[in-house]
Amino acid sequence: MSKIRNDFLWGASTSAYQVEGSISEDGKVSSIMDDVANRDNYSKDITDFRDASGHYKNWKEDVKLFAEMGMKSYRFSISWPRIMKNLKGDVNEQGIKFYSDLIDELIKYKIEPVVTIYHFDAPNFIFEDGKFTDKRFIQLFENYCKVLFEAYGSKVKYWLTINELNMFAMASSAIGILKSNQIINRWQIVHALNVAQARAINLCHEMLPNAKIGPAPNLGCIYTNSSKPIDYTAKLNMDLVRNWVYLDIACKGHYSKTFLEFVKKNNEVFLIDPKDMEDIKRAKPDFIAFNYYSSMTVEMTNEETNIKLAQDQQSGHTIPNFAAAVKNTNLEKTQFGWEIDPQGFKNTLREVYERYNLPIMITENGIGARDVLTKDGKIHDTYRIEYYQKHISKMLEAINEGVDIIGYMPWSAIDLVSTHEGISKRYGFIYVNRNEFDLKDMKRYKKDSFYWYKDLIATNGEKI
Ligand code: BGP
Repeated sequence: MSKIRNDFLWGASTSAYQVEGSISEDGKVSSIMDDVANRDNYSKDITDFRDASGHYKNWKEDVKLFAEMGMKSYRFSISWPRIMKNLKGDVNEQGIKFYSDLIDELIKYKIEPVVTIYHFDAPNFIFEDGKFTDKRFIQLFENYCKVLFEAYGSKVKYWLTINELNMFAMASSAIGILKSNQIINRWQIVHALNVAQARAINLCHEMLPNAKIGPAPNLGCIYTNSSKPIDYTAKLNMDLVRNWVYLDIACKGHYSKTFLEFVKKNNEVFLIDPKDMEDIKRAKPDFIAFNYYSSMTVEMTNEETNIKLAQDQQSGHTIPNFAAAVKNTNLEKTQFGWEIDPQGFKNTLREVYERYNLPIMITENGIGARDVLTKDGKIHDTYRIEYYQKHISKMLEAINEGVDIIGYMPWSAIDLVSTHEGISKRYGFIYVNRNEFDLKDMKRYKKDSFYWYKDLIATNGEKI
């Protein structure tokens, strides 16, 4: 007998800038993701986010398909630059209306909206007058949260603060917020984001006593490449900066001493205003949401080596004398080179639950693949079904072993543009008929995984 809850939130995920398109419509201001094609590290062979999946125009039809699949929850992000117009804090009513209509439509179909407040697409105006400061970023973010809580607080119960806050440190070049040369270093930004997150949690609890809010990092358990004791030290190092620092601050309200020493040793700027720590201590998340794609395997390196923090999905940065990510020869890989590790999913669920003892919501998990649309309009994505079968089975095992999981919202509900690998890296249950530079007719097709997931949801995970 499965111990899964009857009200388990089976669903799926997207993010605004990756799915919506229409980047200049209805008063939306520009975001740091809009000019991604101009970045040195963005390939010229792939699309940018200008048109994405056309969801801004097609949202009603898309939600209808989500309902047909039986989704009980939909995790999406609100585009900060659609809502806030400028540094003065003017609000774009058309942006407010778009998400209000979307939320109403979801509720009409009994789909629980799970809202990410900020998913990588910061508005460019935060850099506009050349005075980007951490303090001002925090203030602007808090103002934006207030606008959202006022506008949608009566309809939205589940809020996620900042998508993958830890990736701002691990993969900052792909995310873009560190592009401004006024930003001194990544850990200072991570601290600003931690404070911003704490303010969002506190404000949410003050304004919306019935709502629930949590952080949404990207987590993955870490293995050692050998049984050498020194490799275990490398694991502890990597665990610290890859996984735990962010959740320790969010859930326990402090930075661990080992992290503070690590920052000092690397001569990184890390200035903490004691007042900020008061906000952080007061903020108590109601649950932990996390995105899981893969585990990581590490080994220690010698004194002289400069090590790449090779997060497998996005390019990393170097930290000397610390830990290095290496290939795990026990694991298969996706077409895009990401290691597939369902057991690692269970390991991560166990670790997070045992460490923090809060309900868990999975807000991303999935496989990027070059799906093929057949002449008769089908997509036979058996590899995706297999991927989900394995991961969901492990999640159900974790539930039966006592881990409190309240929802599973894999990536992604519908095809969308990858953070840095274009539209050809497809994740959806629903196919969008376009390719990198030809928008074709943007027609939606249900993949084989759509029907499979529909059955799984209808049986609350029985028919896997
Ligand atoms: C996560 C992000 C998503 C999504 C996903 C897949 O890190 O939260 O925005 O894109 O990864 O990654 P990618 O698009 O790089 O394949």
